[in-house]
Amino acid sequence: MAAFSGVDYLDFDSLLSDEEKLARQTARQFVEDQIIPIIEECNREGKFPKQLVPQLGELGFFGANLKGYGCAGMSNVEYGLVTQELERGDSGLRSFVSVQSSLVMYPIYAFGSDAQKDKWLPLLQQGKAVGCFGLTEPQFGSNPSGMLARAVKKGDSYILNGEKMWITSGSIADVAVIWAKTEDDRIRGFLVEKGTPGFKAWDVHGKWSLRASVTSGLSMSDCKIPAENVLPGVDGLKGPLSCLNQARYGIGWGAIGAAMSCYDTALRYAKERKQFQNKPIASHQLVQEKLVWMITEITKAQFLALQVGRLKDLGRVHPSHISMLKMNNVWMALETARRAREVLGANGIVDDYPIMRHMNNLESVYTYEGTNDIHKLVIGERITGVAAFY
Ligand code: TGC
Ligand code: FAD
Repeated sequence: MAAFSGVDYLDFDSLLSDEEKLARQTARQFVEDQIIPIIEECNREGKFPKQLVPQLGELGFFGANLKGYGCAGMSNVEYGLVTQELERGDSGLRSFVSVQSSLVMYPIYAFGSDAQKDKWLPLLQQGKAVGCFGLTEPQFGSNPSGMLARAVKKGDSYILNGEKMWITSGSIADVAVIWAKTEDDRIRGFLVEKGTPGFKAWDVHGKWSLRASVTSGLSMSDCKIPAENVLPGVDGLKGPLSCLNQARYGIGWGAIGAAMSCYDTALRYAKERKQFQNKPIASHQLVQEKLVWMITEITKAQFLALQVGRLKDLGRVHPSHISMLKMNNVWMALETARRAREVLGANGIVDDYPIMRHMNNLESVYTYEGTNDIHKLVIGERITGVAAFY
């Protein structure tokens, strides 16, 4: 079968620089060579391909849009194109990179002390250390401001107690960025290192989604955290939400990759599969309508992502722009996967094809990092001036 060569209906590539195309091509080749051959097996076995982490580091994909500490210093558009390609491989792979980059490296980079940056950023960039981000709790998902995790100052340490749930890479992390409230009721970030007494991580089993990604629960029971492990540069909910702006941006691009994989599979299949008078199903109007829907929505999603990326590179992006990107593009990818599955008929349900894996993965992507509903409400607040969360 011919290799994937991109989806470009409206000469999108004419808007990209050579550097941007190179970043995309590097990630595309990595996915072709290293991910596509193993991903269905990883998905079946519920196994994260951890052996690829050092290579992801060597390619500069961790903290790719940060500067210094060995980071690649990519533009936001280059980084977005990388996440697009990674998610064409698998949303779980992109999740790993998003968490490592946007939810662990970014808070240390933006809010950490020099000592924290020097200690962790080079290790995380190279994939010699893995990180996770603990915001969600069993009782507080969309509304993290209600969190119950508490840190009480005792001498030159904090005593941390609480539970976090649905934490990507939780049980394989060397460092967890845990968000908890201190006695003044302000949310602060704590770097909790692997092996800290009282810190436990266990894996969520029975997932039908993101099977090639580790999802964990965390518990902290009287964990003694040195005060120098608190992120000094931020307090309040804007700390974790600033990290989420970075990660949601990567997801907005990533979802295009999953959609491209589904569209490409459906288009190839429709041209080959014959029904009624030995004609390819691509010759039927109803099949064409589905393919046209997909290419139109993918094209719109590409331009949305590019404009948000350009605004981000200019320092002019607003979180509600990123909400529109995440909300629209993940919805688009999920709808594309559903239509693509339909085009493949019964063959669409087996893992000889990537479609159901992407579809199941996208159910998580639709929910995490702010559900589709929450992003609608963020945009609603931006345009009306009225917050409708409560
Ligand atoms: P609200 O009163 O609106 O704001 C509190 C403070 O935060 C500031 N703020 C932001 N700052 C930066 N970026 C943003 N996007 C921000 N949105 C708000 C705001 O200015 C305020 O600052 P200050 O200085 O006045 O204190 O907060 P709220 O409690 O009403 O909540 C707003 C809401 C609902 C939008 C927020 O809670 C939200 O986004 N909820 C969704 C939660 C979420 O996304 N969780 C994600 C968990 S991590 C995850 O899913 C990782 S998956 C990883 C993977 O595998 O890829
Ligand atoms: P809830 O908040 O209980 O929402 C349930 C439903 O109610 C949703 O449809 C929601 O849209 C709707 N709803 C809630 N409030 C409103 C409202 N005001 N108006 C209208 N509708 C509303 N979290 C982390 O901290 N770190 C991670 O690494 C991480 N990784 C994840 C990995 C996976 C695979 C998954 C599935 C989740 C992960 N999460 C992580 C958690 C994720 O961020 C939460 O699941 C998400 O924020 C939603 O919270 P919830 O599941 O508790 O749903």
